[in-house]
Amino acid sequence: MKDTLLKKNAFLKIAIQKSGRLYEDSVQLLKDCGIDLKNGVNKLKTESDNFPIEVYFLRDDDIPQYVEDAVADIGIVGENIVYEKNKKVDVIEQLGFGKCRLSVAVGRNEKYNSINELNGKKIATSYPLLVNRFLMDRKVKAEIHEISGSVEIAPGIGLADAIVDLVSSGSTLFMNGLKEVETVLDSQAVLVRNRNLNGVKQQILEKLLFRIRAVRRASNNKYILLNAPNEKLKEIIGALPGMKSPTVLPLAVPGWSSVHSVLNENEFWEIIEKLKGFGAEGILVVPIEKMII
Ligand code: PRT
Ligand code: ZN
Repeated sequence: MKDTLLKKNAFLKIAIQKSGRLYEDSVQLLKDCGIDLKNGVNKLKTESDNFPIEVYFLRDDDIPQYVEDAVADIGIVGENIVYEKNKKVDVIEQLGFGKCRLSVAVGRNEKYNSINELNGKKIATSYPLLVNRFLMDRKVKAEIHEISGSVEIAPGIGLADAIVDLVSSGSTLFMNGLKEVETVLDSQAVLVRNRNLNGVKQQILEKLLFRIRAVRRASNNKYILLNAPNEKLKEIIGALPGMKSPTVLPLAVPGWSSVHSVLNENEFWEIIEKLKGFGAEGILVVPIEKMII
């Protein structure tokens, strides 16, 4: 009896977006974690042969509620949705995709010097909770109009003076004659968790998180190989962060060494320029598939 119970719960249910901006990256992340998903005709749910996981495909707006109710144990959803829905779930990991910001925008030709300009204005948004909190924190009194889609057209049709909506490239605002004036929230896809996972599910989640972190670390880092004149080795090694210290191997040509290291994407170009300045040659940069530390 106990055994059956254990078996029944010995997989983790993850909710991801059914279609839309987060769908592909969510499925790709699971694949990069080595999880093979069965390709069934059933687009509501699928499972894996090589990892104890069941994947539910849902509308992003519904994911926080399903995770709170334990219909799913964990979910992948934008921070914008998590904080707007305000459900009892824990955010456990930022996933680095679906990046956007929730911003206030006004007509391009409107004068805008400070947030106080929003006093007494009508603001259209699909994020009433976040906007209300944002305005209250700044002691601004404005009228919030909740609308569910095409928020960007609201000022043009006289429904509102300003909007609060998600922005990534800014082209939607531009095309609608609007300009971005304040950021309410910076958002990206995150992993959320039900607050009462049992021990077995928690263990599976730890395994999954271990893999997600290795995949994320790898995509943020590059492996670099270069040839260095020995008399400049000290400077070149000094410019490299590396996981521990860089690997240094003698080259067949006397007076030269091969140096191998790992560079973070954020500091990548700056370091490459320094290395070239110190006389590094034949710099090769290769992607890393997984990075376990
Ligand atoms: O059907 P379902 O309800 O699941 O999907 P949806 O239509 O509600 O959401 P979807 O697929 O559009 O977005 C899912 C999530 O992607 C959002 O909740 C955000 O976390 C994230 N995301 C990232 C974005 C954007 N970037 C984004 N640019 N969501 C929406 N947009 C929209 C924005 O609303 C605006 O209309 O894109 C337009 C602005 O884009 P730019 O590039 O013109 O600035
Ligand atoms: Zn949605």
